[in-house]
Amino acid sequence: MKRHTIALGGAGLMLGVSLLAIPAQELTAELPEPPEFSAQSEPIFVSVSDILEYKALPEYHEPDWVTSKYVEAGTLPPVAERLPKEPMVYKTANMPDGIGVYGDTMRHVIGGRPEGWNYIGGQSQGWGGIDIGMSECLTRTGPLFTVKADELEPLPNLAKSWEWSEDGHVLTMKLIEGAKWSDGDPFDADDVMFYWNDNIMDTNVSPLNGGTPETFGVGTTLEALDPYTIKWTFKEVRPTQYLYAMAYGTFCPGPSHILKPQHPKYNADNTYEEYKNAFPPEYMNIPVMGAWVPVEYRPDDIIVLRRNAYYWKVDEAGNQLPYLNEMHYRLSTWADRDVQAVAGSGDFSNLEQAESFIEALKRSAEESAPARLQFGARTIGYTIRMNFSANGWGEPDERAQAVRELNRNLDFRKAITIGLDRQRLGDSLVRGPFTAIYPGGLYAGTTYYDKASTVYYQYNVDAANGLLDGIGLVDTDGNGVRNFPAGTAGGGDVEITLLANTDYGTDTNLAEGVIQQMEPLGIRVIANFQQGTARDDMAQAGQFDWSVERQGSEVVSVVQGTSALAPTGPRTHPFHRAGTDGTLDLLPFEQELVDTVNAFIATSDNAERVELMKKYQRTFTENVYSVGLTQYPGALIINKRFANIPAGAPIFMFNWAEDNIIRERVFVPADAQGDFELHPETLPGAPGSAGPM
Ligand code: BQZ
Repeated sequence: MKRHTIALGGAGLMLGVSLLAIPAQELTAELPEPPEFSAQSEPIFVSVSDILEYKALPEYHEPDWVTSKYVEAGTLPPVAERLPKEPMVYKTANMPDGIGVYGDTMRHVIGGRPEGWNYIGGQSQGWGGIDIGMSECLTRTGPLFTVKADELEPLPNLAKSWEWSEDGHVLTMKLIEGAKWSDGDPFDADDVMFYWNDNIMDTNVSPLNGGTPETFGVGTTLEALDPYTIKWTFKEVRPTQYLYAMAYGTFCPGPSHILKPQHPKYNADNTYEEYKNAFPPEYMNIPVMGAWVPVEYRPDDIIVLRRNAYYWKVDEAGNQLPYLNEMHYRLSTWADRDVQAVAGSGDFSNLEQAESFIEALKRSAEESAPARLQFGARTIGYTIRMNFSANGWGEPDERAQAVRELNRNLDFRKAITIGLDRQRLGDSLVRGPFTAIYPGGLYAGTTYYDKASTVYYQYNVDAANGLLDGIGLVDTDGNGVRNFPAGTAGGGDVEITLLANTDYGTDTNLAEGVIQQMEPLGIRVIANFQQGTARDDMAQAGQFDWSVERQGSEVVSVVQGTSALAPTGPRTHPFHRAGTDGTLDLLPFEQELVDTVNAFIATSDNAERVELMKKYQRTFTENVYSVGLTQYPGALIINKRFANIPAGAPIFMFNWAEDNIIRERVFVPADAQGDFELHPETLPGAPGSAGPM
């Protein structure tokens, strides 16, 4: 192995391949097979056309009270006038329990808190399915877990159809015609173009869930041909990949008639911060395209949403959806979501914190258990993400800059990864067949995963210390912590901050485990534990050395969130973004990852895609791009009174279960309905609802 060092003027830190010739093969090993754990039920695989279509029906229906209290009172147009010419029609044959009935509520419990309603301006609504239920997007991917693998393509949604030009560079999309926002304002290309021009292309705005221009391809343009036709022009040929990026959460237009007047481009009195915060959580009845509208907000207590009387989806009998009149989001903790769903005081949970598995399984196994608990595949996983930016992202001080230089050193990353006992970390969460050693990269058991392309650096503290010695990190002051070389960060102790989300016990438990396991390596890792929104903001702003994170759909399905698999643009990647000069200081292997991901996006040849993802997996894991920790299944907990829950619904795959189960089709049979509605027989923004506060 060629050995060289590059002494950096500023940092003066030794950068380069190991000075200690530890043959690579001694550090790697055969990845142990994950313990056998099969999902408890399998989806029924169908074609997209089996799920839905757009067509006019001979008649339409709504809850009786809407007719008697609003339409007959003249405060609301008849349902047929509130629906598009051709509403989206869910097909009965694809609904597990068929046509539903109106009534009841789904009581969510969440650990997040709403910042406000300007989703496209970058505000979180508290997660847990609130934004998924309010923001409809051009396409939809959550339900794709039920679509045949050889027919996989995002579902139409606000975009009802699309076609590619002969040369594959142009995608012409037809928007649903005549759909309306929940306040009756027409939905059309103005909303799409406001989102694109003034929230995606305007880099002063950071839409929630991170849509950036590069998410849709470098050089891509979008224009409106008429109120219901938009035209994408791509540099690549037929990049079907971007149809996934047009789903939640990267292309969900906001109500331009409400937002545009607040945007600095149209309102000189407003700053971008004022635009982002123009609709605080107290503002009720924000217009949505989703099935439910916020009508009540009590801080740290609850958000209540009521049915959207203009919702543009129906069942085959012409019943306007949703069937459920109300949605609750009890503002509590994520752990409490599990407890309440199992106890029956809540209705839904993604059981994703492994520490809760055993208790939840015990309670749900009882005959009297109010909720069904169903495990899916191992699609939840954690990793340590190191900040790779050495040119200013997050404005590091001298110590943080020195850490970033270390992060960019392969031998340092190898030392960290082989210094971790992943089995012990997984067992610290839950014992049993759940957790599996996760070496980083794509998750085992998913479509594009290839074990032979996965490099696994096995636990070996001695070798880890040898590598750290080899890059010149020596404990010069004998206090048990290695020091930076003289001239770097004052030759002080190697101290590394570890960002983690205090909203989840799993995140901080794993972080504590990492901190403890770094001690024998003479690396002092310091907890930087932050509440969810603050953590998300710090991670987005590059204000971290290392971050323990639960990963997104890009490492599960690859086709969803693809652009986040590598730093394909200045702001697309979770742990390497452009520095203060707007450039990305990519390492050679990172450039390989970018080229591989771009090649994946640019081809629709499946065999080629499989090979590209093998190359990606090898490059990623060989270079320890992030330090995989553990991977395990999640379980969907849903109260037994709900019907139309699709078999085998994963808590997380292309999206979260709140999208996957198609909540607008979920119903409660009349004889099982609870008396949980807090605003019975009311509509948003109409007499009797909470109204603007
Ligand atoms: C699911 C999800 C629905 C975000 C959020 C939260 C944020 C992240 C992530 C999950 C919560 C629940 O996840 O944990 O089970 O209900 O909301 O959106 O972790 O902090 O930024 O990416 O989705």
